[in-house]
Amino acid sequence: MVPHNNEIRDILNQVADLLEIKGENQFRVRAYREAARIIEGMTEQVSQMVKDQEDLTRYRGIGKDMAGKIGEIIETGTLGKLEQLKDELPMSLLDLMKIPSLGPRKISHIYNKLGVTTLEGLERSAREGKIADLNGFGEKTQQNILESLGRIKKSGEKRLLWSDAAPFADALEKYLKGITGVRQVRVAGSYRRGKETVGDLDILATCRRGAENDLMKSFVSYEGVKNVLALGKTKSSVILRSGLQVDLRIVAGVSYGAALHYFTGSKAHNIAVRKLGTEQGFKINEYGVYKGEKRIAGKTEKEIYESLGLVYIEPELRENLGEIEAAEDNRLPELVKRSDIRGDLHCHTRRTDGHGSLEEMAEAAKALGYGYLAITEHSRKVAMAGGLNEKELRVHIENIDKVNQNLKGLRLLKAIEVDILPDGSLDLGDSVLRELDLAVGSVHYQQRLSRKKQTERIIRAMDNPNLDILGHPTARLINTRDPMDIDLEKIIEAAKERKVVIELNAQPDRLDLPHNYCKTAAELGVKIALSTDAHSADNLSLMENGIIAARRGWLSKDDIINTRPLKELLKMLRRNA
Ligand code: DGT
Ligand code: CA
Ligand code: CA
Ligand code: ZN
Repeated sequence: MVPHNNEIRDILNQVADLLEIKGENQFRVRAYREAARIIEGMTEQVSQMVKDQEDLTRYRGIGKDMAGKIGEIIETGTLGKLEQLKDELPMSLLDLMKIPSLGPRKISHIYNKLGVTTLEGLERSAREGKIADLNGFGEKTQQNILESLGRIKKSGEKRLLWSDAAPFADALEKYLKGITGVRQVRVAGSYRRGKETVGDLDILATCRRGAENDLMKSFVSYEGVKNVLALGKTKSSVILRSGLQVDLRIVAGVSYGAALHYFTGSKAHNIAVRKLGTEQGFKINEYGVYKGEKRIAGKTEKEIYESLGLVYIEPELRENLGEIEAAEDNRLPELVKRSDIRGDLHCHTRRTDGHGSLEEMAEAAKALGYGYLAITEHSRKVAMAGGLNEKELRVHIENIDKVNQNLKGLRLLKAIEVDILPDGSLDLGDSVLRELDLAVGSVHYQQRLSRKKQTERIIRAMDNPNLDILGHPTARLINTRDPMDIDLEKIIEAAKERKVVIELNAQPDRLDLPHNYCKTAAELGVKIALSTDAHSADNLSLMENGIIAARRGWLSKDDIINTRPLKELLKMLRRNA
């Protein structure tokens, strides 16, 4: 099977991790990481690009040697270098990378001094206090490791990020649609609802009578399948090589809408819909809506809802968070669409930790049809990313002015992602912040303050009239880092009083502000900035991902400031009020 971008990325990162654990040359390590990062940001499949004989070295950061390696992965599914490293080091060392406080150097140290090769071994050594005794570790690191181990155990089998599941869902849907006799194919479940993470894929299909057997056989012999859990006439289950489980159900055309509704869920939504049906004297199941023995709806989802006196409810809203009541009263929001978006308000260039130049970012934004793009570099506190001090920011402002002179149809906005310091002050002085078009303020350090202190910190930052947008408010990293302990309702109310806009960050592992709080914000009239936080030109396309998150948050075009043309957008920022 041709590897997807995510698989290629993972292989390159594994090589980088193992090389680093081995203590090899940093330049070689960086070459692999860089290539992995570039591939992660691509919207096209690299395998297709290679097939089309495109030259990968046109990406800065992919040299001739690396392009060859990527070709090798596409051809063989692995890398000779990785296989060689597997012979030299236990692969289970890579599991230790799941502990946020452990990098390759620390892992190498633990491995060499204590012979630890697995997460279980790590836990044993930590409990015995051996980690704290190592040079450069200490009690605090040991405690951190134990906490992380606890969290990993608790989360059990890791759920896939929606965007990591998407290539599998798309490819399977396309494959199944190509099978003779197949009529409709749809991935339902949490995937269709656009949930941040998905546990498994639930696919529904209809087909010509007599084609069922062939369809099921084709499904279980799909090239990405690792094992077949069940092969039946109407239901089969497989595990893909990535570990993702996929269920396929074949249903009759007359029940397709009912089945699609049932298997899209959520469970809570289904239960509430069924209850409403019962109150009205109907019986609802995955075959249809019944009055006595008679099926009165089932072919489409729309007729299911209509038979109960409801308008159609978009899948993203089906979480039983008030959508059924709103559908009864016909007051569901008209959800935002990709085509409503006119610009992006958070991105980085290679001046800090991004990869593109100002010009490259501007071109990519134009290609997306945008009228503006805010360049929000990091501020000095984020030293790891080469954050700008005041003097450097002024130079950066001049550079943006220069680029703007040669741009037609798009304006780069002079901006910053200014770090919110632990006491709630901002990392750069007011006078330089006033020279900008806008400022996003974000917390990057000290994320474990008490709930009271953390909430006060953020509200105090919003007291500063130069902070226009609160960036990734909870700082969560889905599957890796819990959200900060903060009183979000209080923060949203404070944002309203101060006319601060709140960001919905579209990075697939952030999606921050979380969807239920987007709804709260919209109800209170607090505006949202839907931003990609792109670190490369390709990354700007993550807006698609953000749109799904925004829709899950009940947001309409009106709730999002970057649906406005430039002039109106600028007027909506508090600094221009
Ligand atoms: P996941 O896979 O954990 O990300 O979440 P879902 O929502 O895809 O859940 P899954 O795969 O267990 O089931 C797919 C859908 O089937 C679910 O969203 C609603 C429906 N469903 C499953 N079990 C029940 C149930 O016990 N009652 C009702 N009413 N619906 C159910
Ligand atoms: Ca599912
Ligand atoms: Ca399932
Ligand atoms: Zn940030």
